[in-house]
Amino acid sequence: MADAVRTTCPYCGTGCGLRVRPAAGGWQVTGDPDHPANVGRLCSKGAMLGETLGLESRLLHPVVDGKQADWPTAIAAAAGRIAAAIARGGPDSFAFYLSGQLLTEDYYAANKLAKGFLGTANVDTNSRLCMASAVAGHRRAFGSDTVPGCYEDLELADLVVLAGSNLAWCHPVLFQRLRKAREERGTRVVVVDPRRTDTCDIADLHLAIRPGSDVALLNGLLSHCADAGALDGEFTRWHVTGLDDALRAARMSVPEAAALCGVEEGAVRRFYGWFAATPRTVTVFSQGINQSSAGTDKVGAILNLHLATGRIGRPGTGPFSVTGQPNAMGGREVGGLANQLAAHMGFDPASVDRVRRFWGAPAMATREGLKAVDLFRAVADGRVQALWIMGTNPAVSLPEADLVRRALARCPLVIVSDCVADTDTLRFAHIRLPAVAWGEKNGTVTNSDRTVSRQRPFLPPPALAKPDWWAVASVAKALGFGPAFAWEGPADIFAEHARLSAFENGGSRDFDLGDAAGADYDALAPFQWGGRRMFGDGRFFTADGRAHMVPVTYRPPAEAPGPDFPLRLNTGRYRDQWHTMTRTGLSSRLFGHRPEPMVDIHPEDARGSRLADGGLARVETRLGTMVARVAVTDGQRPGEIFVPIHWTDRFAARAVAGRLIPGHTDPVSGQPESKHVPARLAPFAPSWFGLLLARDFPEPDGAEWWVRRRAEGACVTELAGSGHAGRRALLAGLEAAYGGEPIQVFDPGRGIARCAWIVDGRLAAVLFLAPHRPGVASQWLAGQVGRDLATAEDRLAVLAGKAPAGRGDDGPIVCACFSVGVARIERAIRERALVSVADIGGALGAGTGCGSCVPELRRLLSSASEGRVAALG
Ligand SMILES: Nc1nc2c(c(=O)[nH]1)N[C@H]1C(S)=C(S)[C@@H](COP(=O)(O)OP(=O)(O)OC[C@H]3O[C@@H](n4cnc5c(=O)[nH]c(N)nc54)[C@H](O)[C@@H]3O)O[C@H]1N2
Ligand SMILES: Nc1nc2c(c(=O)[nH]1)N[C@H]1C(S)=C(S)[C@@H](COP(=O)(O)OP(=O)(O)OC[C@H]3O[C@@H](n4cnc5c(=O)[nH]c(N)nc54)[C@H](O)[C@@H]3O)O[C@H]1N2
Ligand code: SF4
Ligand SMILES: [Mo]
Repeated sequence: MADAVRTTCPYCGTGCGLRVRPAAGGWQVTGDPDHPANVGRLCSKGAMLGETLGLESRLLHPVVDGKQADWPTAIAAAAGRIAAAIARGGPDSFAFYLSGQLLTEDYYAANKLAKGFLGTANVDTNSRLCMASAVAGHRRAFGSDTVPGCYEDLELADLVVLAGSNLAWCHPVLFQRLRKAREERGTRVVVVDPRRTDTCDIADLHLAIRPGSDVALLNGLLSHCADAGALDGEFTRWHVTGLDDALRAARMSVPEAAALCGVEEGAVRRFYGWFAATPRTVTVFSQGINQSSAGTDKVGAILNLHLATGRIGRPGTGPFSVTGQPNAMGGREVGGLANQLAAHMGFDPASVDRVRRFWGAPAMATREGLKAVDLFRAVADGRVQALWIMGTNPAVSLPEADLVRRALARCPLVIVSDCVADTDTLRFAHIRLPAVAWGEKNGTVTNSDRTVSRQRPFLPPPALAKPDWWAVASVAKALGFGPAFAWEGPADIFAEHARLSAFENGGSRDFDLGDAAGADYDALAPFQWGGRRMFGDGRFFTADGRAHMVPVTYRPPAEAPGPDFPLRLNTGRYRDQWHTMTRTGLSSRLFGHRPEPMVDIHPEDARGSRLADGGLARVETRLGTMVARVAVTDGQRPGEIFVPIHWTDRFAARAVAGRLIPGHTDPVSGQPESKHVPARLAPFAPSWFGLLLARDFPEPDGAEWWVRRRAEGACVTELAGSGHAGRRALLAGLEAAYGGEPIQVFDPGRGIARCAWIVDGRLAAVLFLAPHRPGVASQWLAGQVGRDLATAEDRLAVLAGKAPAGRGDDGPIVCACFSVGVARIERAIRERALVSVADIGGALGAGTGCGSCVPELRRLLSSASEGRVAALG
């Protein structure tokens, strides 16, 4: 067998090591047993990477003003137009908008070009929507953007608090590690999240707090720790300043905290008691903390607790910001944020001068640039005239996404570097640059616990796709900065970055890769900069060497629900989709779990809004509307709803969550408040519904609403609309796409139509129309698309939408690794009397792959046993 290529997963900031080998007709991806992040484990997204390597959706050539071009033409156009914009409006009329999915080397190149050679610090990134509050909190408390601990601390802790983190879905391998540690040593787990997520599967206590109330909960906890004698006086005396002021600001009784958070006093007391009594505590936090107009203070409240109790820098302790993207950390290290310079330096005159000398920079930026939300507002009002977007999809993922789209539409120069050919953002690009994708990319990434790993290529770059650093360096050369961008490959860039981190450092800055500067890049094994744990010696990177506790007080979210918008809209992620679905949207198996956007809603609110489970609803805020399928669940608090962030205009009509979110930001970090928007719900009641299964995704002409997904064997579109004209337009469009009249069955009395297009004997498309959602065996039908329908019987079965006996549908996929659906699991539990996850694994394989579905399997087991108890009673 060929040697495996060792590389790193392109999804979440867990940063799992992978081994990739050629396998029958494709690539086999397995967890790398030698990588410290995952030690061989994988989650469903990592395991399915082999399914996402096709070239069908890729951008393979540069495109300039709508015309395919070669690289010299594209580079000359980009450089010439950037230079013209700067000549007209000065350096700050240019901006980069980058991404935590770029490699460190790509990021370094873009940052150097803008801040050292073009003279602007307008270099911001989607990390502004993601990690900015954690960065600001760390810098305020520690004097540096440092995550002090390592993953092993989750396994060594006796109490793990998961605050605003859905670890089970978003960092599944860390979740697996924590679950195992809990089974082995009884770790206590507390989840702080307004929703009951799958993460609560391992929780001893779930505090379903009112959205945005974290500071109240944590300040109450700090007060309690002070009263209970749980502060570490020795540590704070020598290593911390600001304790008294922070404590004064935090003063809050248990009943006050419980009332502000909207949870039972007893539960709050239990949490406080456990925390005060458990020296080995880790607090993991993520977007429930960061994405808030009080994000930096929420982070501050967490850091205050760990500093006051001395729970930092030692095994099994620490505040732990888990990063979202695979290289969010690398981006921070190179300084890819508008308020940082490079290598964890800021815009103080000494740092500006140091970096100027190191780069030999002719036009050093001397002050901070525009942060993401402000940057796009500056594009909208014409202050920024030339924008280069790389590795991110802001038309979808930024708040006020419609304003972002208007800004892009009026900007004189939009350059977009992406690996795929069509995204909501690319549609606004004057110049499109094809980037190499995972599997072809070559460079380094840094994960949540400061482990630097290599992403190595195992595929050649297709057609004209090139590395992002190469595109930046080529434009820099065309602008006349050749000598400073003369790298031959990513190894040269990494070495330069490592040297800069060590340049005039001498222990004054946390980030120092000096030892790696001369390393063998190709053979570079994963390593943690700063060592396993930082701050163990009580020395911090502030001017006085002490950590700073900052007084923080509770402030509610920027907007409160009122009579017009009585609900609170929360947004976030699904287990098997990644962001705007440009990669995960290629895998049919990853659509199995949640095939379309849903709005999760409490039963009381569903009744109040006249919404039924499985129906469609219109979700409205003062900025915009989306349509989603109603999922009634008591996992939501009454008055609060949740929608996913993944669907774009490419995958659905009216499902872009970003269009609903106002651009309120945290005053320190500039991070937008993406999770707390006043909203209302109304039924969406079209007069007809359709289900279309086809060999591709045709234009859904005539439909008012539609959503697409890939299934095993076919592309599936659900549609809906009102009136005859829409239905006629839909049929006309399909007739044009699939060549003429279908074989069809009409029942005008019941409003039902079924049409199948057979091309060369094979089923090209089949459409079901009805006044309700067509109830047909869609999984089985998907398997019929592309098949030879030789007999009249075959054709009739397809038009009937029914599988032959014994070949029924599995229902929504629970286990993505083995494609096991909910119906099959429920049947097996019932018929074979299965009682444990292990039983299900033995019978069906489900849950024995990556383990991401274990929480759901347990839920199915417990609802089956409730069913049995009810039947007995
Ligand atoms: N499957 C999957 N995994 C991913 C990603 C993905 O797209 N898909 N994206 C990656 C990225 S970039 C990121 S940043 C991470 C994000 O990882 P997470 O932060 O874990 O994910 P989210 O779903 O955004 O939000 C987490 C939780 O915050 C809760 N929350 C909302 N408001 C509050 C509040 O006021 N207080 C508290 N305590 N909680 C609140 C939400 O209910 C939600 O369950 O995931 C990474 N991993
Ligand atoms: N309402 C709401 N909005 C949110 C969030 C939320 O929780 N709620 N979460 C926010 C967070 S935390 C994040 S991180 C963002 C994510 O949002 P985005 O960054 O906009 O989402 P992605 O789909 O990851 O976009 C990445 C794009 O880069 C391309 N790409 C991937 N790799 C490369 C590469 O190496 N080079 C180039 N040139 N292109 C590449 C992909 O094809 C894709 O088009 O969304 C944010 N928006
Ligand atoms: S947990 Fe899953 S998505 Fe995250 S890095 Fe590991 S395999 Fe990739
Ligand atoms: Mo993120």
